[in-house]
Amino acid sequence: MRITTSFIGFVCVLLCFSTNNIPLYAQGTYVPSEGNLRVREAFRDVKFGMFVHWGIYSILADGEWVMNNKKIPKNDYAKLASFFYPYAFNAKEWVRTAKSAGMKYITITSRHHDGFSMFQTKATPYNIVDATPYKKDPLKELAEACKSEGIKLFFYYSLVDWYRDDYGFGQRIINGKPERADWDSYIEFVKTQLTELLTNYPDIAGIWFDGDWERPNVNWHYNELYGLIHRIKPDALIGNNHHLLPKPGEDFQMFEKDLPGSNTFGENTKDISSLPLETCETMNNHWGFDIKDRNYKTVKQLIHYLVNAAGRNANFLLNVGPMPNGKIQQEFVDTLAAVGRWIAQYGETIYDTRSGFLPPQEWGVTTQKNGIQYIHILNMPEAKFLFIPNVKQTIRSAKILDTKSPVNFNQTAEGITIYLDGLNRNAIDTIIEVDIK
Ligand code: JFZ
Repeated sequence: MRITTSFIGFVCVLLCFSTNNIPLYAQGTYVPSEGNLRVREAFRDVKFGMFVHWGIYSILADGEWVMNNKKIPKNDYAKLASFFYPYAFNAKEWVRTAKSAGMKYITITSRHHDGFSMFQTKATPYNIVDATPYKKDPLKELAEACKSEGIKLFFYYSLVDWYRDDYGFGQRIINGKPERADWDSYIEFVKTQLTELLTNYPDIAGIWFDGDWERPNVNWHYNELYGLIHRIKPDALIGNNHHLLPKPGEDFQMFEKDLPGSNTFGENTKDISSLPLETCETMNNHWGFDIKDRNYKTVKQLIHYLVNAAGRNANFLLNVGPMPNGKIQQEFVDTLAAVGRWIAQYGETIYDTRSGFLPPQEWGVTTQKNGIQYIHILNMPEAKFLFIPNVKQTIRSAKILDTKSPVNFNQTAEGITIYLDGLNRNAIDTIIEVDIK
């Protein structure tokens, strides 16, 4: 008996402390509300959203990491605020751009690592209303525009702060806190801002945290932060870009520049949770506006990313970095419009679907909805046929979605052969609608 008790005690010590003796801050058990569960399911359906990285860094047109990359002292960097004046910002126009691209939600940086709040806040004067000549809260306008257009709005919120003394950027972390900074004060500041974001903008769909990775051993007080959010708004969805499996209190799993399971961009886990999934990607190689970056992804690449995400049950959050004047650059607007034209035609095979009867393949993916399976051939094989091994289901019929013309196939115990000869091929995605048993 005594042995058992001390063994359990030993395991507890192991569970509560990582190897270097730093407490792991066990999370409480989180029971999502019924409303939250419904919102999660609805979130799986929307498939496409617009990510917006916009801040005073946009003026320097060198990405959102410019302060850190160029080692700009914070008091020099702060001068940017004094001439941040996005005279051409029009929330309705952003929402229209997103909507016509087929996007159903927007996630915008409320505060990035530079620590500048792009919204009205009482927690710090370092914000767009109090520190810029613009004096207005663009997130308020955006929230209103989103509400009237039926677009969901999420706030990105950085845990990292390069500006505040109480964050103590660069300091060693001892016992879960920065060595010489007032960590409790920082956490209080975060709580105040989260409360503002969830109460001053009543329709906020959720919070997208980022920056956990900067301090693996710090105590982020997630129990309190997540508890606070879910107490104010139980239906709000929480996600965190920590590149790990979701922690208790989180409502969806996100991937950055990575399709779930492919693990090509520093995800620390290959595991995919049963929560709703989202993957974000840039239109060129930067999140924040970068004037030199002409590595624009093509319309085809972006559609392929969207289809590939849907075939893996994930939403695609596609980023734009608006210019300091408040406009989204024309290259992005044009590309988004073209993506929108494709979606207007083929959206039925994407929206409200789940991944289909086949796991992702080299040639493409499958999606399904209401008993209909969609085979998306994204990389058309050179051969005159496509062989899909190990198919358990029986195919009853197959036709090209575009023309409804039948597709020739042959099913045996080994698999299905789809004959591509004479098939109506689509340059972007050849979609075959199949009925399976
Ligand atoms: C983060 C931010 O630093 C970046 O500015 C942008 O907002 C993006 C969406 O998120 O980027 C990351 C986050 C985590 C890793 C890499 C980049 N990581 O863990 O490798």
